[in-house]
Amino acid sequence: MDLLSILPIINKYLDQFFGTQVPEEYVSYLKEGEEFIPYFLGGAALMILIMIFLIIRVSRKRSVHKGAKKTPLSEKAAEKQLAQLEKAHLKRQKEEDQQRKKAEAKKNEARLAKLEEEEKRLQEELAKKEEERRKSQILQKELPSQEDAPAEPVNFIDRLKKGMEKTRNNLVGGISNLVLGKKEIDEELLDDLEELLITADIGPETTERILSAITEKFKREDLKDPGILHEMVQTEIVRIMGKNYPAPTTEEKHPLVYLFVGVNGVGKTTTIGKIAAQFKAEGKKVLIGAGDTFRAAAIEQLAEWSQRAECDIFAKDAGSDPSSVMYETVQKAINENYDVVICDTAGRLQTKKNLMEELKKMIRVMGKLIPDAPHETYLVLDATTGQNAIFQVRDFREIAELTGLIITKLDGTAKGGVVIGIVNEFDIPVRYIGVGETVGDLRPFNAQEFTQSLFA
Ligand SMILES: Nc1nc2c(ncn2[C@@H]2O[C@H](COP(=O)(O)OP(=O)(O)OP(=O)(O)O)[C@@H](O)[C@H]2O)c(=O)[nH]1
Ligand SMILES: [Mg+2]
Repeated sequence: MDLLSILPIINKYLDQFFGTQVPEEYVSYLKEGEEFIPYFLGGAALMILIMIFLIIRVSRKRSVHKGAKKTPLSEKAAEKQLAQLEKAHLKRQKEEDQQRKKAEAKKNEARLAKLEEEEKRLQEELAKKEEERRKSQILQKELPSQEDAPAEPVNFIDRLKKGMEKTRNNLVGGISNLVLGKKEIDEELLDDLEELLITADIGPETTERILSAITEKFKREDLKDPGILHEMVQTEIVRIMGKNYPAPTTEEKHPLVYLFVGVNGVGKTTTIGKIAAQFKAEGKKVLIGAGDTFRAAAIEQLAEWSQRAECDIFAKDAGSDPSSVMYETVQKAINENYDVVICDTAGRLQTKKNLMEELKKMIRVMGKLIPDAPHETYLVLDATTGQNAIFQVRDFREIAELTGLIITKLDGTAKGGVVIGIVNEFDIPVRYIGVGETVGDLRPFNAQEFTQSLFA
């Protein structure tokens, strides 16, 4: 082998890997043709070259295997590759996010379904209890005789105050106890107030509203005196209850059609009798529609009230279709120029689907004669029922456009706080309140009067 001929190659590799070259003296020897350099030196150099070559091959293969770049990338290519990697990473992350969200949504759905089921069960239980309570009362109680009414004019406010006694003791008495010995308003006092409002049947949503109004006022005006807590709670309650909702008049709607709905025994028929008497006293021509065709006694009860109020009644036999009674009542009112039509309906559990559907039909047939009738649909609520009243509003509101509430039995062991919660949550006005069984025991609702009965 001629070493001189491969000398440039040897030099190239020696330079690349060791930064050196074959020493000049050896090169000179070779050039001068001196043959004493043993042939094995050339062979060894060749072997070294082959080994270097093999090492490079193996190490490159390994790098390729590890996914490293074969050759150093240009800046642009590196950026592109990085962008691709980032894109792939983002995509994977997005997919993982989506999967997690899906799993969470599924979990939430299941939780919601469970809660709804629980609420339904609770509602049914409450409705059942209400029904039992009602049944345990004397079902066909004799109508209260108006002669039994006190000779003195009924002191409405006193009755209301008496009825609200329990709520007042809880609420007003409770606030007094809270502030007793306290020097200033702090977090703890506000926490206690929250608990108190909830136990006074005001409901969580309304409690929250009252509390945040108070907290804000304290922060803004830097008030510290616990003594004005009463006044502030009262102001908020007046604000909730005092919202003005104009009611239609007989000048605007003629005849003005009222529909009364509600569960069994809340006082629909009694209240219709009282309102009819009041309209009559104002000189209006009043017609009552006996839409409760379930019980003969219900028709008789209403007939007696119509006599008492000296107004007319339209009734059919027990068992007739209530929608046809509604239709014919409104028809008669139009034909005979009545000012006011008040329609009674049978009490129905809000959980009974078919009865609720029947109510929808009654409303529909009235609308065939007067498109916007009934002009006022009142849900009658018994103030002694407490939180169940909230469920009743929620369910009846789904089938009828409720324009007002009538709260009866505010003279008994009333849970008046619930009225505040309902008005705030549903934004429906209270139109009348009842504090007894006689004509004079019903009055148009007055927010000031109501809150005074709570705080005075
Ligand atoms: N203490 C008190 N009792 C009332 C009041 N309003 C109604 N009642 C009594 O509650 C009972 C039921 O009244 P109704 O008018 O028959 O009730 P309803 O909603 O028509 O009942 P159903 O027709 O069975 O659905 C009667 O004994 C009424 O005298 C009230 O404001 N205070
Ligand atoms: Mg009735």
